[in-house]
Amino acid sequence: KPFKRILLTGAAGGLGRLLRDRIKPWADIVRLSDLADVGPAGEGEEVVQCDLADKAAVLALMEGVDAVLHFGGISTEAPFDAIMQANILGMANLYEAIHKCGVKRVVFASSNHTMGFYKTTDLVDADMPPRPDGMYGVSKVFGESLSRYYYDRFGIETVCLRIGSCFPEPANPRMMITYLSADDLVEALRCSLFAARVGHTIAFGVSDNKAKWWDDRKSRHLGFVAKDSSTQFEHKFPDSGNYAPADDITITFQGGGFLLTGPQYN
Ligand code: NAI
Ligand code: 15L
Repeated sequence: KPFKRILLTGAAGGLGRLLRDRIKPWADIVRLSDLADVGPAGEGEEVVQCDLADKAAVLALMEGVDAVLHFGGISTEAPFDAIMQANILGMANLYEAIHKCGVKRVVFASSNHTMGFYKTTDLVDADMPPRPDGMYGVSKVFGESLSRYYYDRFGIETVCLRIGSCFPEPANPRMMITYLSADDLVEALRCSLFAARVGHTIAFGVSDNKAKWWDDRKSRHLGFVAKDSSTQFEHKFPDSGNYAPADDITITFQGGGFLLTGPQYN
């Protein structure tokens, strides 16, 4: 198999559970980690429970790893303290361990919320300045910058995949535009891990939906071509073609409902 050991963080989460079996062909051993219980290790698996905010534990977690799929952390707008621990301190701990252990390739589950303050009439690409829509989005921008620094300084290659909405089905009209199917996610990860050179790449994780907010031309070297589309769910949201700015910030800006929820200081 191409890798000896892939580390998957966030393995107990929605995407982690989806990926668990599907990444097995890529490595002899998949090391599954989360703060929460991921259940017992199966064949070809190792389980390490770990808080990303714990520096020593993260260093131990990385031992023997040659590629990382980083899906752990707070995945939505939340009190800043939690975001700071998991997504900011956690990210710093992770990259220091990645550097110390000689990991060569990382995929970071970034988010469309790095760009949530662009308008729904904008077409956003990877070179445009980040415009996060809350502290969660800011923490993902931090992750993108930190991984850029570790590439420039040490040559550690990272693909920051700005995931749209990866759920079994779109839950609202916005998700008709941001939908990413499970198969397309797996393919984006496969391309990110196996493309010859990725340097530091920012890519958009989105299926081939009819309406588009993101231009992926800056990440074509990954070779990722989405096969699915939200059109299969058109019956659920027949009016989504009319998704247009109105007197409602959750419609004016790409971040949708996230615009209303932060920042949360407690
Ligand atoms: P999730 O919330 O279901 O899973 C995240 C996992 O991280 C959880 O199992 C949680 O226990 C773990 N975690 C949280 N704090 C931690 C800590 N301090 N130490 C160790 N583990 C910790 O989220 P989901 O949907 O599976 O997303 C996975 C990743 O993808 C997240 O980083 C999220 O920001 C990103 N993403 C997901 C999108 C989606 O559509 N599902 C869209 C954009 C980004
Ligand atoms: C995200 O970044 C979140 O992790 C996910 O739960 C969804 O809210 C998604 O963005 C989205 O924008 O739909």
